[in-house]
Amino acid sequence: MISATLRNDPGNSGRRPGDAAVERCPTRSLGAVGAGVAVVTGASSGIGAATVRRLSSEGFEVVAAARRMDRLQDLAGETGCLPVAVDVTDQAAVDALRESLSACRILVNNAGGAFGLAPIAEADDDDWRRMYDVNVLGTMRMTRALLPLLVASGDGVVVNVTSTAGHGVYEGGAGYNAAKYAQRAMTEALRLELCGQPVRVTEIAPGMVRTEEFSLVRFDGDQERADAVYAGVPGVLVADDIADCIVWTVTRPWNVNIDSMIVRPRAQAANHKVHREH
Ligand code: 8X3
Repeated sequence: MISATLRNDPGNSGRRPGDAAVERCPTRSLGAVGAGVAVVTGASSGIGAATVRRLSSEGFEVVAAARRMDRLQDLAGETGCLPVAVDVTDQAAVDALRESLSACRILVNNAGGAFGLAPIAEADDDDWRRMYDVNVLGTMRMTRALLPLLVASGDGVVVNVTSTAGHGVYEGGAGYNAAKYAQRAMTEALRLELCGQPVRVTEIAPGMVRTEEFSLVRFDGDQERADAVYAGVPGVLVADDIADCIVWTVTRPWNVNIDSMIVRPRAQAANHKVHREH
């Protein structure tokens, strides 16, 4: 079992009046308290890392899950989070994470990404498979694994980080659009399936957010193409803007479910409608 020093303050954790108070104690097994354990996937950079920082500073006990342990170790040094090497496309790795936890109240399914911008006529099977595996199946694997703990917490929250690509299509986006529409559909189905159980289900759909890796990964390391995506856009969002929204949704009272939040920079009125200053 993973151990940790709790810095938990239940604060506005959504616990109902009369619920057992969360005991403060210097050390105990991670998850033994339950109310404050948050698992974030794709935590090694971008929105995931920013969410780990914000949740940690709000007093959550954060498990930072990603493939790249070296980056997670740096984040752990900075925030006190617990770094865990997990590839969400690997069921065995997800199972191992599940086995290491005794409780979980928040799950942020952030691991995802776009690979390529090819039109359907030139679609690459491998890119499409990877996008479906990480965005859709990854979210399913993590949710399926942690749902019993989220229910048992008495006030669980699942946050699926989708995209505006799941709310409108664009040329060259079909593989990513399909994955993000699917992830959005899963979010809505999950909320229906859990109705009556103590778990809230939220979708956060970011638009144009400049992170160090999203566009670089999409364009296979082509920095010039990646930079062009954000060129001249005033006030393009950064990862922390989305982390702020995620943390706001999970710190609402227990009965307040934020179904969906679309977050764009002011300069992006729609996927295709972007104001640029040159
Ligand atoms: C990122 C938004 O416009 O690149 O998920 O699809 S977009």
